[in-house]
Parts: sequence; structure tokens; C-alpha cells
Amino acid sequence: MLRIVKLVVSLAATMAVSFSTLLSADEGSVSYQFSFDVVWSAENNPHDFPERPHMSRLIGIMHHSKFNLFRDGDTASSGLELVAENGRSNILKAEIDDGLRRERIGSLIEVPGIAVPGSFSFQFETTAKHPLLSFVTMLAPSPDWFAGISDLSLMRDGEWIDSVGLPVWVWDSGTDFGESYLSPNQDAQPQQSVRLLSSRHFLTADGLIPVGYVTLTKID
Ligand SMILES: [Ca+2]
Repeated sequence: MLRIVKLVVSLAATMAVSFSTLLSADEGSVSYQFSFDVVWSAENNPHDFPERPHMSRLIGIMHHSKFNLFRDGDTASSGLELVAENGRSNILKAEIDDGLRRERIGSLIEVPGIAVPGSFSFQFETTAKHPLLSFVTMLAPSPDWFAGISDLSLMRDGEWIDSVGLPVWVWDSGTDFGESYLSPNQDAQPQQSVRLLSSRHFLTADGLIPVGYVTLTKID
């Protein structure tokens, strides 16, 4: 018997994380803390750094391998295109609703507008059926750039991992031709593939620099 659980967790006066999950009563669940330190800033990314930088509503999912939010070298879905270009998540959420119905996705996590730079954390739960974490958030302003992680498995050799930390890179969704933060809209025809963004905004003498760091920690 499956049930949809919807939780709204207040983290601070200005932020509420919405969490919807499809949990089976007979499956053991596990809880994790998700922490995101955003380091995208004029200091770290001086090239052309824009005014009013922000990240759009973060859309995250726990899923299994038959669903994929984005992948290096693939073309972006219509939902990802709209998030990357406008920060609007309604089409992506329709795609996720379909994944929830097919049980390819177990939970949907939504975090409204993210402070840049800044940090936040929240807790969520999942089951062994949906051990992969993916999330995206638009980098704004930008033509079609987003930050995110895809297919991060919280299980290794059949066991939940205690803790994992990794950098969050910026991706070019390949759906618009703009090359700087404030480029005008210019739809990419034909659509290009999703790839790591290695423009001067994020590439320094030290290599590609991330816009943040995410840590996942299992809660006992
Ligand atoms: Ca486009």
C-alpha cells in the first residue's frame, strides 16, 4: 500500500522546504541531512559577476536508474530547459509527477529561492527502491545555466553510506546560445547537449570551480 506524504519543514522565517514522497509501509526508510553551501560570489567568480545573483527554486528527487534528471552529453528535457532558462519548474514537475506515478521517482524535494552566497540544510527520507539523488536549480541571471547533481547513489554495495560530500558544478543546458550572464534569449536550434560549463565565469587558472558544495549525512 503506497501513500503520498507531504511535509513542509520550516527552516527559517524565510524558507520552507516542501517534501512529497511515495513511501511503502512495508519498506524500511532511511533519513538523510542535505546541506548546501553556495560559494558562487563576486569574490570567487569575478569575471562579469552579475547584479542580483540568485538561484531559482531547487527541485530535487530521490529516484531509481530508470529516471534521469539530466546527464552529461544528453539533450535536456522540456522541463529542464524551462528551469535552466527561466527558473520556472512547472513543466519539470509534470515530468516528475509522471515519474512518481510510474514509481521511478520516490520523492520530490522543493526548496524556494536560494541565497547567494549562503547555506541551508534540511532532512528527507527515502527507501532502497529510490537510492539516487538528483537536483537542479537555475543560476540567475543566465541564458540557460543551471547548477545540479545527477544520479548520486546513497547506497554502496547494498548499504546506506554514512556521509558523502561533493562539489556542485554549473551546467550549460544547451537550449540557448547565450554566452554571458546577461545574454539575450536566443533559442538553440538544433538543441545542443547538456555539458559542464567551462566559460571564463567558472574556469580559472586552477581549473573549473564549483558554485557550491553538498554534503549528505545519514541520520541515525
Ligand atoms: Ca531554448
